[in-house]
Amino acid sequence: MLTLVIGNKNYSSWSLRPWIYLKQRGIAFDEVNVSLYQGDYKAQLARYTPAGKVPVLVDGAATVWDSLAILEHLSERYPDKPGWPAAPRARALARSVSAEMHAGFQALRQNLCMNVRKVYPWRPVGAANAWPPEVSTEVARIEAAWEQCRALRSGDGPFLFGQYSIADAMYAPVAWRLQGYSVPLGPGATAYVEAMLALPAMREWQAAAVAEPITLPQFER
Ligand SMILES: N[C@@H](CCC(=O)N[C@@H](CS)C(=O)NCC(=O)O)C(=O)O
Repeated sequence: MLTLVIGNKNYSSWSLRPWIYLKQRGIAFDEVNVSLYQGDYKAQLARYTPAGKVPVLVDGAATVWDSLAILEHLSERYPDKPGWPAAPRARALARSVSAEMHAGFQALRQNLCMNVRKVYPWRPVGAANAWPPEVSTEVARIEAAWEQCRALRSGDGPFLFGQYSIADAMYAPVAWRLQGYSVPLGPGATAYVEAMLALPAMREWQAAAVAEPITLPQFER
């Protein structure tokens, strides 16, 4: 049995990625929840990973940490449930947009913290408390990347490449962020966000986030 160690469901965007992937793929796992930034949480994490961060996957003798490494591991481990699209061009694009998400979008991450419980009004450029313009630049880049993925999709599924892939898992927290900060989006991105948030597994994550007793002021806006 796999064990996935994750943080607070309300705030831990990195934790959501492998969790939602496992759920969407129908792969059974045990869950260990660590309440981040509380008490001895670093000592709890140190039991699983020298990196001291969530998510961590324990798969028998193998321990994998870092969201993208975990997703790659799962794709190899369950070859009947591949993580990447089959067509080479789509696969190359899926890898690129996943790595782009993993390494980038700093303005979005820092300003629009994932906070599943909340919906805030949008803060447009020009408003007194406007988000920095980099946020809108990054949102436009995400919309363009999603459009490029959808152009290479196979089948008629709602996911970036038609069938579910690692790319959808990597962008899952972005769906909460775009909705949670009422970010204005074009019709393609709106449809994708709505479809992702309606997934039963996303609803399950949301219900658990709402039920969590902990509030972390540093991530509240
Ligand atoms: N690049 C890592 C980032 C992991 C990360 O920053 N996790 C955060 C929670 S979302 C964490 O564990 N924070 C606790 C800490 O830094 O002490 C990944 O992809 O998994």
